[in-house]
Amino acid sequence: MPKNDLRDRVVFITGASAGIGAACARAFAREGARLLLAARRLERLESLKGELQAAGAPAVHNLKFDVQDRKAVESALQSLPKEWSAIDVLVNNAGLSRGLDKLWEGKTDDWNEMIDTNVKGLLWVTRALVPGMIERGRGHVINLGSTAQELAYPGGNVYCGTKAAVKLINDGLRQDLLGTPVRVTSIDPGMVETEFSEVRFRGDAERAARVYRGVTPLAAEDVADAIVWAATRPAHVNIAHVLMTTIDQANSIMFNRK
Ligand code: 8X3
Repeated sequence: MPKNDLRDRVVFITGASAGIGAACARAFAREGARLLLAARRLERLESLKGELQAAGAPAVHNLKFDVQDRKAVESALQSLPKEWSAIDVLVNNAGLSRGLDKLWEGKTDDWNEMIDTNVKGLLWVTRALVPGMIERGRGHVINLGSTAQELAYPGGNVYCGTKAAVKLINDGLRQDLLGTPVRVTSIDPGMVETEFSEVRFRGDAERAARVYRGVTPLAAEDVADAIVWAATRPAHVNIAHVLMTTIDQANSIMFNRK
């Protein structure tokens, strides 16, 4: 069976301004996909546009919203220009961690931000786009899970809980879509060197750098590679999960630090 050709298909990526999201935009651009990108930082998206078009994206359209804001998500996705409304691939990438506190010392604002972004944000976007995929008889939802969904680590509590929720939402959605041609995939990376740790530690670059000390972490491009691989499998192939780590990581808590 031929691989799923993404040329001129609309790929929508949330959290596309940096890290895995931006790497996905570059990787899907090389497949010739039309890119619909969303992020809170519109100026960052705008600055990627030229590069993405040069890499092979026939068109790029940027949206500014925070996935936490249900009304903003719904209004942006309901009022898409016609040429952008038939979304073929949704990459639910927007996500973040905040803090590494013991649960009883955790900040409730951090919990809200993680739950509202990683779980509810993913739900708002998915809820808005899956009906169109079913109607058109074509689509693929790709969620970003994590090794953290398999095994918690000290201080990871709520973040790990959000990723465990994504894992089961992913599986539930696949069950609900059985009988339709819409595919559902979770790509679940371990440690990836992006802004993730700086965001977690609110800009403490030194503490963030310590997370990656002595290991060769995954790069955002490694994860984007797996996402594009899942999206380009022949239409009858559904990749349910891809659990991936650097060779220096066995699971959420075991690392080979040199
Ligand atoms: C990102 C991986 O181990 O930092 O989800 O939680 S980890």
